[in-house]
Amino acid sequence: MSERDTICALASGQPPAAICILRLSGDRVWKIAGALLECGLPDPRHATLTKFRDEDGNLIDEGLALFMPGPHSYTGEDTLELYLHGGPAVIKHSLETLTRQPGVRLAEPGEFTRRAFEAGKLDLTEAEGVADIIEAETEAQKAQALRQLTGGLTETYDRWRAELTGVLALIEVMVDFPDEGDTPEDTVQPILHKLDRLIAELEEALGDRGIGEKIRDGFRVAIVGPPNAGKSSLLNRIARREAAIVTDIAGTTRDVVEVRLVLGGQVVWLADTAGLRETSDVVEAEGVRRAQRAAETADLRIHVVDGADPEPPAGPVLQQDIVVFNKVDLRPAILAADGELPVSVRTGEGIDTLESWIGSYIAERAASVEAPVITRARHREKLAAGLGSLKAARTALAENVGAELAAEDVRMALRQLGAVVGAVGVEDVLGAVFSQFCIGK
Ligand SMILES: Nc1nc2c(ncn2[C@@H]2O[C@H](COP(=O)(O)OP(=O)(O)O)[C@@H](O)[C@H]2O)c(=O)[nH]1
Ligand SMILES: [Mg+2]
Repeated sequence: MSERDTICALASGQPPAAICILRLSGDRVWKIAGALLECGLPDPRHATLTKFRDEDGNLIDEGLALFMPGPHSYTGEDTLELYLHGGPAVIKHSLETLTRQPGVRLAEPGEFTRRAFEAGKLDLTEAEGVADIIEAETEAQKAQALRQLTGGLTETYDRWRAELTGVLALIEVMVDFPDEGDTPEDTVQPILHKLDRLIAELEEALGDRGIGEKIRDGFRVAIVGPPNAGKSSLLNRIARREAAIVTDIAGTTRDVVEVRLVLGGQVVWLADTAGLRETSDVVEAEGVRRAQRAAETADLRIHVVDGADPEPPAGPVLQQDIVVFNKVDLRPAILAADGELPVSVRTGEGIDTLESWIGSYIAERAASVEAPVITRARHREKLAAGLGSLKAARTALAENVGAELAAEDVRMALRQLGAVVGAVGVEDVLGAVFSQFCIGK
């Protein structure tokens, strides 16, 4: 599979559709256009109505062709887009014809964007933004992806890297010309000052409570409480489907059942959990362990109290964010304690209020960090490593252990920040990032 293959793919969604878009990129685009389009190679950037035929002259379809010569194209290569009727037969005939041409093959997932990255049109965070905007379901995800694909993260990482390069130059001067007149304090202090500022900025970025990742991947809400309180029923009610098994037998739920919803404008994973109680059943005990873990990692916990139980079990206490007093169809809501939201999962009473409480809570959390710099675990990992290296550099300088060591640490930090934007080409990172794309992008 050589880099110089010309690649083609369906860039639009699944057929049938009014129109489909086929995309080609590579050196052979002009040859293919010449051979298969009645108009030949279209004028650059002019939509041209033309007939598209296979190599035997059979008509495939009639549609628009758009030629974007490299380097002024998405991939930086010659690119051709064909707008045809979006039926399965048209698409099949087109792709079979194109891939029969010598040097042409189907694109791999994300390969157009990977070529754009390799041509220097995008850095890695911008490429990730492209993948994210295609997947975006909420307005918040779209806004975050758009900010990223238009260089919102690039700007920050480039600034950090430029400042670090400056710091490195200062340290290297110390290494090359030690003790030339200035006292160590004169030279070291300004460097420490710059390092401290950078360390503070990285710490602030890392202290974002994962909001960028949560906007992208979803916030976690766990329903917890004693057996039979109505947790599974509540999940089903909010999900508007029978996702979890409901019975009047305590200990029915043994695993964490999750449903994906949009609440408060954010993607939310709502998890039903096994009722927390002492049990000798090994499966249920594992369920309880998982329930506890889900509750610990959740952004919000909905604690369900069984309103029908005159003496709700004390049970293991968890941090409770929202407490609902369920089954008010059986018992008067007045019995709910202060701060408990009276609901009846059976009749639906109070459920709208609960949903809006969850929505507001999540919306507020999402808005608590403006423009997060980290939107994926990958960024967090590299940034944390970069911060570690900067701290090591600071210690080496402050304790006068050696400027060479400090310089090496700063170089390490530069590599770690560079990996986020893909400036240091780590092949496995690229493979992992682009394989998550859809084909045709
Ligand atoms: N009357 C009444 N029964 C409910 C209500 N919510 C749940 N139940 C019943 O309580 C029992 C236990 O419900 P389930 O959702 O399995 O509880 P879980 O063990 O907490 O998951 C089932 O028989 C439900 O039908 C409610 O609001 N009112
Ligand atoms: Mg249950």
